[in-house]
Amino acid sequence: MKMSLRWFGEGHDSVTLEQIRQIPGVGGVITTLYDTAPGDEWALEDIQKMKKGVEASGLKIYGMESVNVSDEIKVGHAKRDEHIENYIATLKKLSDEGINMVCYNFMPVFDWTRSELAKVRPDGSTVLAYNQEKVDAIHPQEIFDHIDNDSNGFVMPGWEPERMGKVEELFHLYEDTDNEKLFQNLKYFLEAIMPTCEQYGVKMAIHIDDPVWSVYGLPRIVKNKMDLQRLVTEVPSEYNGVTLCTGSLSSKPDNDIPDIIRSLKGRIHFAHVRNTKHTAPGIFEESAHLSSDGSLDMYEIMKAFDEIGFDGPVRPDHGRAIWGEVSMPGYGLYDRALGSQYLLGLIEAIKKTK
Ligand code: DNO
Repeated sequence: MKMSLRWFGEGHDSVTLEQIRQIPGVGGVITTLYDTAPGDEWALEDIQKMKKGVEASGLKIYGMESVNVSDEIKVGHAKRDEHIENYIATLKKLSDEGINMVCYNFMPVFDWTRSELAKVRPDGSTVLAYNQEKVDAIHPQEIFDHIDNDSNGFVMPGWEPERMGKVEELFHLYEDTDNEKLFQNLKYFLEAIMPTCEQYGVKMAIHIDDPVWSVYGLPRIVKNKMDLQRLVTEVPSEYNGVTLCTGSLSSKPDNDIPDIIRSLKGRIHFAHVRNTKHTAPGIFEESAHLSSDGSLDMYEIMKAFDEIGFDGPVRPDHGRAIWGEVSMPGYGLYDRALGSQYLLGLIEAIKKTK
């Protein structure tokens, strides 16, 4: 496994590449080009500039998170083929620059959803949290406003201001799209890009829905073992793979994460590893990575990754805000650095006790 940290790029992140470089065992970053709209083709010069900056600090780009898929592709709009052509052109350029893993999601309207970005835990740290009752009690537009107000001045991925202005329009766009239609649109997209992925060696890694149930009645198709098996079976190319996000899967405790990992041997191309603490169905908060701080057994999870021979990039996912750090919620340096060391410790112990 290649340990990495997510980095949003110069001007979009409170954490610097120099800081990341000093975390033992972290050899690369997962990044993106923030100023590109889903559906547009990425400019080669921008990719090269990003790559040059990262490599100058002694790190590598292990993958892109995300190359976002447009709503037009997700709903099967008349413009989808044009957007898919642009997506393919972007994949080719990334591969030419040696970037061969792309994370994306197929969630409608919202990317991940949380009701709070700074819930205070008993130790005084703050974390992202979800409470279904709170979400049900507010209009989707208010969630956008909430996230905008509480994000410490950073633009949260998936909650870009240009989307905030058109919540009603976006909901309207998805009116006729149910789970099956969304799945067929995902399949159409994947079948269109797979020949390029195979030719250029680009591994696609779909992110798990977060949380893994329908929010505001919108369709959801990447929620559990059954959905994942259908996805990898119906588009069997090994380049059609998964971002195994333990935190997202854990939003529903009946998702047996080690079992899901084992069932996806060869098809996990990227791992997001974090822990969550459950209080009741539909209510959870993010915790420190350590097993005893949350509800997941991180040892069993890392063991499952090891067993299937997963050797792709892994990143400690969201961290708590600790030690007075002010950053994009979930993406400070301190707790993610702690998380990376804990996960590397588990990996070393698992390998040495085999
Ligand atoms: C949240 C992230 C997601 C993820 C996208 C992938 O922190 O895990 O925003 O990057 O869903 O497209």
